[in-house]
Amino acid sequence: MFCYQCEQTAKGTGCTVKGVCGKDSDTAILQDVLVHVAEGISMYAHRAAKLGVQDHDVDLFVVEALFTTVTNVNFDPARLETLILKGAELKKTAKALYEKACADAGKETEVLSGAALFEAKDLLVQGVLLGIDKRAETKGDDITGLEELITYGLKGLAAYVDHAQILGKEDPTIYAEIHETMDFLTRDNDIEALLGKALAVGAINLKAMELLDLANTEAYGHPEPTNVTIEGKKGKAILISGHDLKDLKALLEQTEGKGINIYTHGEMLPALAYPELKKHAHLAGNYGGAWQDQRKEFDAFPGSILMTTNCIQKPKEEYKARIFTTGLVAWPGVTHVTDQNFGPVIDAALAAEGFTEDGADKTITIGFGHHAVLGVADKVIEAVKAGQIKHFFLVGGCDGAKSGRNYYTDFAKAVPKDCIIMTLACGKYRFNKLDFGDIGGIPRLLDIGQCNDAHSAVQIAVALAKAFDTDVNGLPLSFVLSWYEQKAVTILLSLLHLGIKNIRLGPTLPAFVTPAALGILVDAFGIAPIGTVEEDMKALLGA
Ligand code: SF4
Ligand code: SF3
Repeated sequence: MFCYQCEQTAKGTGCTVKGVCGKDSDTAILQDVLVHVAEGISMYAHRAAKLGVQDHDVDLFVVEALFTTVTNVNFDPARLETLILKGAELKKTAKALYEKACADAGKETEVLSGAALFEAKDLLVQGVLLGIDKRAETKGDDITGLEELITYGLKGLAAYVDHAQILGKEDPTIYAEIHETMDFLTRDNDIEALLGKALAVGAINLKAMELLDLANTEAYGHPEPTNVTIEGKKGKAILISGHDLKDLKALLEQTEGKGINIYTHGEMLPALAYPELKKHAHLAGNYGGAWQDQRKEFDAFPGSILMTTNCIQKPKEEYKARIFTTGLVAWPGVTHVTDQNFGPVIDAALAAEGFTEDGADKTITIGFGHHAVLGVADKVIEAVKAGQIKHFFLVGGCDGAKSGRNYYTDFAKAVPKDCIIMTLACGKYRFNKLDFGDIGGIPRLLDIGQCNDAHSAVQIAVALAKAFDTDVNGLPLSFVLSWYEQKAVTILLSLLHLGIKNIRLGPTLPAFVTPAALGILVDAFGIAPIGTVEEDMKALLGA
């Protein structure tokens, strides 16, 4: 195996024997095969789409295949094998679709090669040959790294596209653009073309995040500023983690009147601010912090746990029988529930002890999406004009286990009192329980939501830029981001596509971005690794 798609990668260069994330070699190899199968499907689907024909099963398969291979989603080789076989069938569908579209249009079919002709047989042997390391031997590290940058961008945006379609929101052009990008990756491209395509992936992701925002807000209303408790309440309990709001809604409905409190964990925290979700009185609050603390926190949680998306870690034996996966998440030996039949999760919660007493009365405030913030835009603009707010910092992204991530806590603490901190994604847990106070009634810490709510951050930034008759780079606004997995990659590509400059990125730079590619990004966008809090703060406030 060779994998360097996340920040945790071994020695900062690549996992080769086993993933630091817990992914074993077979799983890693099968994930490479799955992406290759999806590429083959996209080669046909792209050509069919150009002739105006798409197939929903084909489109969705490619999206789910990509999402499945995001870090900390699927660790189960058996499920991956099933998906690969399904993909082999869908490639036949995509091929037939393309051939019929050609016949209908009176065109010759192109003779395709490579991934289009791949036949899944001896998967583990085939997969080794498809490894990134093997490709790098012929194409070199710069080209391979940029190809992977594009693939990871696609993986990240596929997650958002999938969440949106689960809520009934789809855009066929996004599917077609994904196929087109996958097809692009099957060819030999130079550095310039690859970088251009990476930014184009950022553009697709902007559409995907917008679609998901629409899906979430149409289904559950606009998030509103909400005080949420971060301690347990006496009684039976279920903890729900991941990003899928529809799973949460179904769980709330299925537990109504059963005397079970539901707690959010990790990236599910923002759900507590959506009117249609928080109206359920037994949606009790948030428990715990970011994903990398789950082994300790799940062990201590006195109920059952449901993982709806990433990030899952190897479950401890102590709670393996009361943790469940659903959707695309999987861990061998962990019960996987399908079709939102959460009966086993509920039974496990009823069988567990639950909280024996009420916890302390501690709350945090969340729910500052674009609707809430732009609702008080006049107040914010006035405060900026009056000099009460000097600067905005977007400090957020993915969290992780590296000790260097204390930087983000220290940075947030060091932000001057006349500045606002906006945050999103699970990186917020580094500082979201600290009291930052307010500026004339505007909280100094604005929790915008999940990682996909980067869409909201962009909306807010664009609206502020308009109010001050400038562009986003002309605002007193700095981006200090943390990355871990491929959704952070796609968001970064979106910000670069928007031309946002001087982003600080940490805790380390991606292993797949080689010095040559980094040099180009630095020249074009001024992107820089995080340094010390003092130096970065000085530079960003002076900029
Ligand atoms: Fe290693 Fe990250 Fe890949 Fe897991 S996802 S194998 S930790 S690079
Ligand atoms: Fe966190 Fe996994 Fe990325 Fe939506 S839960 S952000 S790391």
